[in-house]
Amino acid sequence: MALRAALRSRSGFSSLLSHWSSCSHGTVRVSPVLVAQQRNNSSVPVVKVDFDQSTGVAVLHMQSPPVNSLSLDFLTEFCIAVEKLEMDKSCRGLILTSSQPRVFSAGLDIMEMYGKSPERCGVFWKAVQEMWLKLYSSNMVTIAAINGSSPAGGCLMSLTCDYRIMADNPRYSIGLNETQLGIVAPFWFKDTLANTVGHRHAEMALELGLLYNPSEALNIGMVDQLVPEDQVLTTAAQTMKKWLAIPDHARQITKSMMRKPTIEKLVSKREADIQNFVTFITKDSIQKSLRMYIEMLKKRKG
Ligand code: CO8
Repeated sequence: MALRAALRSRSGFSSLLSHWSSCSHGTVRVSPVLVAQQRNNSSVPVVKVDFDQSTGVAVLHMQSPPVNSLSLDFLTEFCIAVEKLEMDKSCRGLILTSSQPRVFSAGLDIMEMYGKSPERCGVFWKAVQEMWLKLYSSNMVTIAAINGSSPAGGCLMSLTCDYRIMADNPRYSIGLNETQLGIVAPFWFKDTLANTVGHRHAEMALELGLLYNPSEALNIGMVDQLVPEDQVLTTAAQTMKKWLAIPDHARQITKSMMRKPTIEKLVSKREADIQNFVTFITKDSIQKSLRMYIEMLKKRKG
């Protein structure tokens, strides 16, 4: 019953997580797949997790058509799945990838930011923060197997990982293109990018809202390796073996040492960051920019 209530609740994200946490320490374990099915009232969950006990590696497939956009529902299911793996001590590595053709993730679901109430925007933004916090602070080795385009929030998701492998297909692009939509990447997006590519590349990438093709992304260090499309997942699995050869405790403490200041910055400003987002995104001028961008996306398709 508690699970159903959480599933029905519009802001059921944290209650779902706390329900999940309490269950996994007790005798009842609810599969994230089941949760996803119940929430979406569909037989197809938005994330699919294949966990191989023998290697300790899980592959999380994002499978939310058409473009794995990060809606509130998607983020909720995604975070539940990651949380469950994090709590399972036998899971040491996580590979993120997409089941959708040509797209890793289109980033935040633009429709979650357009024409929504301030309350709803706040709940949504908290879920975006939660995804970032879970991934950026994960004790697992995380590898992004980027088998398609990955703009904005999709790029952010991959930047939280320890290593990025991208399909060498010039039609794909990756980057934090927020300024092209007339919006501003928040400080923790900026910090994550700067921690990866350095201040100068981050400054230019963010101001111009640049989307890079795979070779350009490799050149500035936004991704670590390019491979033919059909080898993205196998290369991720091979790379994972190398990372898992390092003793967990030494690697985890090192990871935490590198990332802690960035994580603590968001944690200490979390509420203010939500307020900033809500104030910014609900402005008439920003809503107008978003509307134009949505129309442009639709026209481009036509
Ligand atoms: N959200 C919602 N719907 C989307 C999104 C999205 N991010 N991206 C695409 N769609 C929709 C399209 O509108 C289209 O819908 P429909 O079928 O109804 O017309 C459908 O998905 C398929 O899209 P395409 O035909 O464009 O698919 P392609 O395979 O040709 O291209 C791409 C895939 C490359 C992903 C392309 O769709 C694209 O470039 N999308 C836009 C991506 C983007 O700009 N995302 C930015 C989101 S903002 C963000 O993540 C960070 C915001 C930080 C906020 C800070 C404020 C303070």
